[in-house]
Amino acid sequence: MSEPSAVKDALRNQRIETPSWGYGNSGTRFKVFAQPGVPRDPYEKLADAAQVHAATGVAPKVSLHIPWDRVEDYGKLAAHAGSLGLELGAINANVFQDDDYKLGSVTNPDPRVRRKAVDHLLDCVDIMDATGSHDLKLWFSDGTNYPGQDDVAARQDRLAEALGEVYARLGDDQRILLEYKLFEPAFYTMDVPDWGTAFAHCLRLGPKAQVVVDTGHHAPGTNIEFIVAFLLREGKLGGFDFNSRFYADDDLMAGAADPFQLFRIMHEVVRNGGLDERTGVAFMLDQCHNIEAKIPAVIRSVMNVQEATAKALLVDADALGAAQRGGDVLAANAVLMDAFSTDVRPLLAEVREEMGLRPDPVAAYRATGWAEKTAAERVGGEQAGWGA
Ligand code: AOS
Ligand code: ZN
Ligand code: ZN
Repeated sequence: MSEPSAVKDALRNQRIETPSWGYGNSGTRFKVFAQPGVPRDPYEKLADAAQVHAATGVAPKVSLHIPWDRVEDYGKLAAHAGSLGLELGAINANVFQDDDYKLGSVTNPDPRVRRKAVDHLLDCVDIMDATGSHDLKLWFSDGTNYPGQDDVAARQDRLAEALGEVYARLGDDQRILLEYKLFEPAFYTMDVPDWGTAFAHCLRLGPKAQVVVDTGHHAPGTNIEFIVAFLLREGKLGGFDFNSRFYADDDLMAGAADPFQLFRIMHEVVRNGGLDERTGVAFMLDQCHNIEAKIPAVIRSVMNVQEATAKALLVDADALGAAQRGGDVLAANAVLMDAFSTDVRPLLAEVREEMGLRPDPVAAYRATGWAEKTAAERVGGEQAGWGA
């Protein structure tokens, strides 16, 4: 176990990035339930994100999604973020919503569509230059629905070519974060279905390309923490899209469905140096809040990630090492379970009070009256993008 002060320092220093689309209306293909007071533009999304940061003290970064967060002047948006004590985080490209992308974006058999998609990705790097963002997060909906629909290997060639062109455009302090997803929207093959595919492309691209693990993008039963340990060991874990899933890509609050899995993931992060800022692991949320109030849901998610992190930090590394070296399976497992079973809420409350925050972030947020104020002032809030 680390020294208590080291545990607290690590908790104070961890940064959790929240997604702009988590603040907008969202839903499924069946229904979007509009909520009162949701943001009407990216500026208001940042104002909501600032509430999350004010309550938790660890969420100063906000991921943008282009074109959902399109504005005239990205420098101005970044300056506005700065004035709220925030900074703009990953730029998420969107090459999945145009009719042109029915058969794929960067892997489309039509070179015109591929050109259009790559141009969008290059535009996103221009936006990063303007916002000071370091991460270009790429998720491709590309894939096929039927055996024989397209040449699977040729699609990998097209993907590699597109990624290579974007990689060549990156500045020194910019990187590609490549996300994988098992299925959906394509049902037969996805062009980046798993970490192995993402890893192989990133390896070929070079040091400025890393893999993003979205916790909702695996087959049921996948050992995600193994993937995390492996990628960290290879220097290829760029970050997380945290969310919870019961069935597929449910995008529910991180830590809600399976807090034990989140703990196991954070244990591998802690054990393999992933909390060290220099490793560059981005702890991002990728969630939609369809039926619950959005800002408190984001706050709760941040807290859940913090709780999993705190428990991982409490693992007695010496005892674990001794049990592992001695081949004592039960003792080793007990060390992990002891940490997982610890109630870390008092510790986190203390950390927050030492940061000058209220111990309960949800209560702190409710006390601001922000929800009532925005419900009265904002009329006609935005849809996040999904199901739009
Ligand atoms: C899609 O399933 C992915 O999780 C992406 O990260 C996506 O771009 C994100 O959900 C934004 O909507
Ligand atoms: Zn994601
Ligand atoms: Zn997803």
